[in-house]
Amino acid sequence: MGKIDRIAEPWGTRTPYGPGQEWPSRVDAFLEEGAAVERWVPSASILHSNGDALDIAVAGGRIVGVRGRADDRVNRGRLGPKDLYGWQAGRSSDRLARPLVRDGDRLVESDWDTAMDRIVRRSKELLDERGPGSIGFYTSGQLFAEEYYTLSVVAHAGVGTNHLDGNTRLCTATAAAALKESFGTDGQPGTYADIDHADVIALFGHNMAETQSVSWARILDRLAGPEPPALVCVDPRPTPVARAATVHLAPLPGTNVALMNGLLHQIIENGHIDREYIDRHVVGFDELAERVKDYPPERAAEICDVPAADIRRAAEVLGTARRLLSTVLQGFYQSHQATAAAVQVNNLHLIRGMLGRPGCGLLQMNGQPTAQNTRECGADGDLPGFRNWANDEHIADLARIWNVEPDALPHYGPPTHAMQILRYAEQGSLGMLWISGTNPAVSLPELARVRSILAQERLFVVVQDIFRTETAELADVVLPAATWGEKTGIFTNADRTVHLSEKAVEPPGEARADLDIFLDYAARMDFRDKDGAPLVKWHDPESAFEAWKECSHGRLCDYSGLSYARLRGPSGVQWPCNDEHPDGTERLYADGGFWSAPDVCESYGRDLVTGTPVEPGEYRALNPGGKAIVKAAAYLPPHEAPDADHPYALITGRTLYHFHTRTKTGRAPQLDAAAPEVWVEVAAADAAARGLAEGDLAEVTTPRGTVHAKVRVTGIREGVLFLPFHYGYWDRAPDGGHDRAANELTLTDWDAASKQPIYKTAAARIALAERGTGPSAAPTTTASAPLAAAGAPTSGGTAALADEQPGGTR
Ligand SMILES: Nc1nc2c(c(=O)[nH]1)N[C@H]1C(S)=C(S)[C@@H](COP(=O)(O)OP(=O)(O)OC[C@H]3O[C@@H](n4cnc5c(=O)[nH]c(N)nc54)[C@H](O)[C@@H]3O)O[C@H]1N2
Ligand SMILES: Nc1nc2c(c(=O)[nH]1)N[C@H]1C(S)=C(S)[C@@H](COP(=O)(O)OP(=O)(O)OC[C@H]3O[C@@H](n4cnc5c(=O)[nH]c(N)nc54)[C@H](O)[C@@H]3O)O[C@H]1N2
Ligand SMILES: [Mo]
Repeated sequence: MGKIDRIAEPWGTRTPYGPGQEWPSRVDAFLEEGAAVERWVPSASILHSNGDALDIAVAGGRIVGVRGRADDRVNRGRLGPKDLYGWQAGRSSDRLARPLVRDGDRLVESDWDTAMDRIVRRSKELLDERGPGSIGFYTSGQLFAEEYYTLSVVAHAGVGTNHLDGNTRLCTATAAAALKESFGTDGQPGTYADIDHADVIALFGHNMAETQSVSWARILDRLAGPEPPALVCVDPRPTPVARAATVHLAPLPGTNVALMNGLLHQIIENGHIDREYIDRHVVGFDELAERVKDYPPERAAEICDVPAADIRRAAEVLGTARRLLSTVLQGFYQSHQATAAAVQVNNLHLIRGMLGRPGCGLLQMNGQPTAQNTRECGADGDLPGFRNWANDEHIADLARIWNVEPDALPHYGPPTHAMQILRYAEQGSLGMLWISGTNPAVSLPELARVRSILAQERLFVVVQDIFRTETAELADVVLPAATWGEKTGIFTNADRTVHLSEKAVEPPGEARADLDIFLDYAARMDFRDKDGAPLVKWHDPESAFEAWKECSHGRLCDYSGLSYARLRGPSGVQWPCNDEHPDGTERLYADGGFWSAPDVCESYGRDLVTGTPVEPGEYRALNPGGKAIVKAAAYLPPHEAPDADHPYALITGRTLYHFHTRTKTGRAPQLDAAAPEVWVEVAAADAAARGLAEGDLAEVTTPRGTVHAKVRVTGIREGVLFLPFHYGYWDRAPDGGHDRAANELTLTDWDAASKQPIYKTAAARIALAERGTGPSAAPTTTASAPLAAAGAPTSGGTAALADEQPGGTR
């Protein structure tokens, strides 16, 4: 067994393989020095959407490490840096251990009865005085399915409010929206196993190397083996993906639709389409062919500012692929034409007939570990089981399962999206907002506004978290939650693989599982079904899972063939898993059998420009036979474009070593040290023009605010600045000011169809604040790699030495 510094070598050692072969296993592990492991408890990683299966090592009632599971289909034993080191955060001494309640301008320690009483009293007052529309819930992509499903029942049928959404709105709302537009329903068509078969892999606005690092290791292993796939990368930054690419297109931020139309123009013109597939399985092709006529490569090149020759070359690679795998993520989703752009990738696969066969995969990626479950369970602005809010029969079906009257379920319009819930809070019609497992005071756009909304006296804010976050500081009641490793539940990754994560240790102090908190609320509120029995009829994770299985039965996301026993090993299972597919389902739509018929579909779609829902009758006329839908879109310029005052396009996103607002990774020493403070990525020519050098402290300003960050000069395309969004204020002195979080700068605006906020275009300026004394502390192993040598390369030293066993089994 080898030892390797996985901070310095994030993807570990290569295990090359060829097309159609099985990805060799490699077992990665990281244990506390001298740990004498007593038990291994099965789980999977909860720090991204990859679903890396692992076992948690326990000794003396504490988590002491993790080890990848060789037999699992997702990771074959591998773990990424966050998987290896991130678990240490749970043991942090500053975990919330008791409820807190507000006493004037302070939060004081309290007990569960007092805290829950306050919540219940306020809920009942609001229900009596102002009705269910005065209560809202904003949840996460990081809880378990059992928890979302319970919250979904509590909100939809108990409280009876339509204001329930997840932070999945910021994350994968566009994935769901794009799948609904093209296939009539959410549900990931592809599978990670398509990496083993593809001859072309295209990554659209997806820095997989840093954000799903284990799947990137799978691609690196293909690249190191015989007959490697060609890679197409669409990203304005020189990410590790871009550096490995056969063709790298670096468009101006917010121009994805023009680029996609340019590519589709070429593919159609070159005849690289599957006529037979289109005729049998697709509606809308002619409109697409007509629309993309306006986007010859020269026009797309001009809009996107990329060479026309590169567009031609990429179109040739995509158009001649025999087995094409595409992935799409935030570079497309967090933009003004998010759904329109993501749908064009679906179109690429539909017109080339690249669906449902090995290597022909489409992954409209998720980001968060359990975002898929937020969506399936209806905790995010959807209804449970991909049911259609505009179809009365679906509402009746849900009412039957929950034993309530259909009218008890609000469905006068689509469930309210998070940005609109916030707006209701701002205007005052919302009197209570219950926030679970998300940190909006750092992650929502335009933070000064978010702080002022959450701090209002008239808004009663409940925060359910594991740490005292920036958001918790603004709460009226703070509930201490148990987290991963301290509670049991299932979750589903981006390729529909379901894992069971079992409780390994006790939570700190009085912290309780999110499920128990929601069940306690339901009991104290005394929610009843139509026969007077308790509305929520389950009491623990497994009984909640059984209830969810019943709700999912007969829908695309069918869990009815799964059980906790089945999920105990050896590998996760891909839904749908039912009588028809007892071993799960690797690829959806293998036979061109879609879930888009008017009676079964989850959505009739939306107008991609205005977001207006399509009328049922209109949908029936468009797609009576339940085919896949090709939707065309014209390019529209970003809402906030650079101008003389703010000449740069600002984009924000992630780095390999941190997760979101750093509540976990900032408390894991190896990860924190690898990226200890915020930086801004600047192109060499732009730095020179502004008199900036590596390591200088810069001031980055948009019409919303100013952030101070150290300059990192990289190969990012000219005219674009990049800020990581991880750095909030919890680890700073209370009076440290608000000049570090990227979201001080972002705008209150969203894609009309998916309602996903725009984090990847804003107009900004940059200026010197203070001359630097050395290079910035940005990682050198990632997209932030310096152009010229700048200080010591990122490494973790002996503290980061992890085990690595190629070919390992246990
Ligand atoms: N290390 C790490 N991994 C994570 C997470 C994390 O916080 N840290 N978070 C998880 C979550 S929740 C998510 S959603 C995923 C996100 O995973 P990704 O989407 O891969 O991450 P981002 O950095 O947000 O954005 C991806 C890329 O979009 C590019 N981009 C920006 N603007 C544009 C544009 O206009 N067009 C195009 N084509 N590209 C553009 C950026 O340069 C960036 O490299 O990662 C998951 N995995
Ligand atoms: N500028 C900019 N902003 C962005 C993005 C971007 O690219 N740029 N990306 C967006 C995206 S894709 C995402 S997903 C969001 C993420 O934004 P957030 O959801 O706000 O980020 P996290 O830091 O993951 O917040 C999760 C919270 O849940 C807590 N938590 C962890 N485990 C548990 C648990 O088991 N129970 C409970 N109750 N709490 C728990 C954590 O301590 C943390 O406070 O940010 C979005 N914001
Ligand atoms: Mo996300």
